[in-house]
Amino acid sequence: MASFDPDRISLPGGHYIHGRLVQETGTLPVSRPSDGKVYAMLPSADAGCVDAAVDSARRAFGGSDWARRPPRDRARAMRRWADLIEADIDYLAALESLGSTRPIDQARAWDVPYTAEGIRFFAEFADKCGGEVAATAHDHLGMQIAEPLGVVGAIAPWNFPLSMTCWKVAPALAAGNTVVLKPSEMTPFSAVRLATLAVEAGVPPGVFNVIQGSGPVAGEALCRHPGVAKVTFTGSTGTGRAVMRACAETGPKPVTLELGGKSPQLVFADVPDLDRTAQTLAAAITGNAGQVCVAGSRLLVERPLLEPLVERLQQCFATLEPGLTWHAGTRFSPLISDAQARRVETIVSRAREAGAELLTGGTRFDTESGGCFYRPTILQVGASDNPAVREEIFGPVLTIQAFDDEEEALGLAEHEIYGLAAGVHTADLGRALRAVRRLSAGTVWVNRYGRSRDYILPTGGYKRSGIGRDLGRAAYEANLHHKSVLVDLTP
Ligand code: TXE
Repeated sequence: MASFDPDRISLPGGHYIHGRLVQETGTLPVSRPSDGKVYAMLPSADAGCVDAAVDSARRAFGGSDWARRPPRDRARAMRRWADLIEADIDYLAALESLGSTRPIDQARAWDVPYTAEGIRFFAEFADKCGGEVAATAHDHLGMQIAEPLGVVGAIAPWNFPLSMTCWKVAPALAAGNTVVLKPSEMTPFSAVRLATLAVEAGVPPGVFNVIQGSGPVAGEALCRHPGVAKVTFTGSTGTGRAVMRACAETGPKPVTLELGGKSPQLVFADVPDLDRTAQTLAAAITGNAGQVCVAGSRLLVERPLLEPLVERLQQCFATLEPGLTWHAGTRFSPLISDAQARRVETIVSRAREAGAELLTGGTRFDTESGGCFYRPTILQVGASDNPAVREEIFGPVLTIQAFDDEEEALGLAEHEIYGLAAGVHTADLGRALRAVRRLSAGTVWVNRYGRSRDYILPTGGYKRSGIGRDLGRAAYEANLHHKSVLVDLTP
């Protein structure tokens, strides 16, 4: 399927609890970012609904065989689930791109297959990480047995609804936990479809539940629920703080937090192919219209490259035209909402008042569609305390600062608040590895930028960009606790 008609997609509305869709009258309007049209009214889970979902997950944890079945059987159900997701690509990709910022081509080429394969990746851990035997005295046997935590509360953002659901839910389920997920109220539907397919694949009802609603009501109630053993969250640093507070006050219970970023890209004058580097840098800030936690939003350039690089970036940006997410061929995404567009505009205008020079962009595209499309923008900035350098913008806005040597570049790269990712572009291996050592970032990409399908590499933040890791073995192990056992073997 290529383009599709957004008015003809049926919505799996409501919550999904214990293997059943729960339809309720909706009060939260849900809009399509491409044209701003309200296309659904979403129910908002109150305390009773959150109770019902957590109770379903608790019953499934204790009463179904999910946590106790042979781990290869758990993995097999997850692999079947991944197969069903791939077979459902027409519907799932349309559902994803209808209400989010993900163009249909990208939803088909990336989000859906990435989600299915991510589920398979985590399923493979199920029978491989059971604990370990400890080095105790010879007349004793010591073990650490890995056990699931119970009910995991998961809260996902709107920028990549399917993949973020996968990051949160797949490791929790593979480890034998059950889950209550709250997707973003702005992109609520594809997660419900995923949960429905899980049950079709043989995952017992109640193992994966979805509740809908606003963050401060439904999300907060989920974090505070005494039946929730752990919370995993992706979103803004401010909301991450609220999640942690709620978990501390009602637990404490463990949290995994993947939060904001302001990731630097260091470009040295020895890069062998400036055209290619420029394309990488442009994609790193315009992909999903910059609404990516690891967006490469701070460009640090060795001074002789400043002009030629800006020129090439402008050429790349000029090829991007706004498009409806349901049209095949759309490459440039809308911003998620008018509120997000106003946030971008406000930071850009404060940045200019503080001395940033606008080199390109700086306004919305003039479109008929009713969606909010912001032009790819470059701000040349002198001082690092400029708002566009300090604050996460979450739009296609790149700041650019020139440096004269490696030491200055590394100094500029250091951010007061964030440390999610960084990029280094150079032909000098020694310099690249020196930078890798010095950069405060959970991920460093060298001579490339952005995610691959290497699920084995964990992702997460230094500083206030987060606590714990998604992806990799680390994400799986964060869904287990270990019981120490010591057996006296003396006759
Ligand atoms: O995020 P929130 P918003 C950043 C980005 C963006 C800004 C605001 O800078 O401009 O955050 O976006 C739920 N208790 N990122 O307001 O609030 C909420 O319902 C529990 C970075 O959308 O962090 C949603 O499901 N949950 C980011 C989720 O938290 C609460 C991705 C994320 O919402 C809650 C998205 C509460 N009190 C935005 N309040 C990334 N790191 O990728 C809200 N939520």
